[in-house]
Amino acid sequence: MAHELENEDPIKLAEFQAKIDAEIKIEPKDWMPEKYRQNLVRQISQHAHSEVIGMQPEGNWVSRAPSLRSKKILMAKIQDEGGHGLYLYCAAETLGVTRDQYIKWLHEGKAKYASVFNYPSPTWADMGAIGWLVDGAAIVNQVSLQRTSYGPYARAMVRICMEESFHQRQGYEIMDRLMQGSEAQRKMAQDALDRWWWPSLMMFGPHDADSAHSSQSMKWKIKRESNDDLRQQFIDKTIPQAELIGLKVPDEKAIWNPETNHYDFSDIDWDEFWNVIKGNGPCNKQRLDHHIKAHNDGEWVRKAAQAYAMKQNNKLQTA
Ligand code: BYC
Repeated sequence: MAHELENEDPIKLAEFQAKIDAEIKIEPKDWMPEKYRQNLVRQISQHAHSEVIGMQPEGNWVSRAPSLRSKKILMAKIQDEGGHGLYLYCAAETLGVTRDQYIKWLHEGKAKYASVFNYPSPTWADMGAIGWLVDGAAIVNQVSLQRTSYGPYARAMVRICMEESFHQRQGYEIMDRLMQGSEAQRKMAQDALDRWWWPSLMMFGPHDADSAHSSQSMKWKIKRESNDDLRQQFIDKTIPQAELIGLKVPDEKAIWNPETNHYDFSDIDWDEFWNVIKGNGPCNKQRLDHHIKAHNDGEWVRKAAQAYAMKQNNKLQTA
C-alpha cells in the first residue's frame, strides 16, 4: 500500500492524514488519495450489496409468517434493509461511481456481499436467528462505523444503527417466544442458533493478521476497530443473551475467562469462510440469480420513473 501511495503529492497526503488524525470528516469534494477513494468504493458498495442481498433469506418467510403481527413486523424489517441499501448506494455514489456500475460489478461477481447471506433459511426460527445474530453482529460493526472518517458513510450509519437495533430485538423476541413454546419449538430455535452462529462470527471478516485492508483502513480511520476486536465484543454480548432464554451456542470452548475478561471461543472454520466468499456456499448462485432477475424485471419501473422525472424537469424549465 505504501508503494501505491508513492504517486500521491506528499504534502497533500500529510495534510490529509492530519485532518484524519484531528477527527475532521472527509467530504465528497475534499481532496483524498485515490487509494482512500477506492477502498471506500469497495467497502461501502460491499455493505450496500449486503443489505439488499440480505433481504432474500427473510423474504422466504413473508408469505409463511405464523401470525399477521409477525408478518407485518418482518415486512417492515425487510423494507428497512432495502432502505439501508439505498442510503449506502447514495453514499457510495458520492465517490464518483454510478449506481448502475455498482450493480454491474455485483452481477459480474466483481463485488462482494456479506458471506452470511449465502446460507438457507428453512424454518421460522431462522427469522429469529437472523434478526438476533446477523443484525446483532451488524450493529456491533456499524456502531463503530458511525465514527468512520468519510462523512456520507458515517451519517448513513446513524439511522441504520437505530433501525438495526429494532431488528435485533425483533429476532430475539422470536427466539424467546419459541423457547417458551413446545419441545419441538425449542429444538427449532436451538437448531437455528447452531446453524447461524458460525456464519455470524464470520461477518467480522478474517483475523486481523490475515485482513488485507485493515492496517491502511485503520490508519485512515475508515475502520475504527479491528475485525477481531469487534468479533469479541459481539461474542461477549451475545452468549449471555443466549443463556438468558435457555439456548447454548454451538461451541464447547465458549466459556467466560476471568483472566481475559472475555469469552473464549474455538477456531473459526476459515476454509468454509473463503469457500463461501469464492461463490461455493449453499445459496450463492440462488442469491445472485434472484437479484439479476429482479433487476431485469424492474427495468420498466426505472424507465418509467426516469421518464416521469424528465417530464417534470421539462415542465419546470418551460414554466
Ligand atoms: N463476507 O481485509 P478484510 C445487514 C472480504 S447487512 C464477504 O478484513 P475489510 C443485514 C473483504 O471484502 C450489513 N466478504 O476487509 C441485512 C476483502 O475482500 P476484497 C452487513 C468478506 O473490508 C439484511 C477480504 O475478505 N455488514 O446487516 O477491511 C438482513 C479481506 O477482508 C467478509 C457489512 O457489510 C464477509 N463477512 O473488512 C439482516 C459491513 N469479510 O474486498 C442483516 C461492512 C471480509 O478485497 N463491511 N470479506 O475483495 C465491513 O465492515 C468490512 O468490509 C468487513 C471486512 C469488516 C466486513
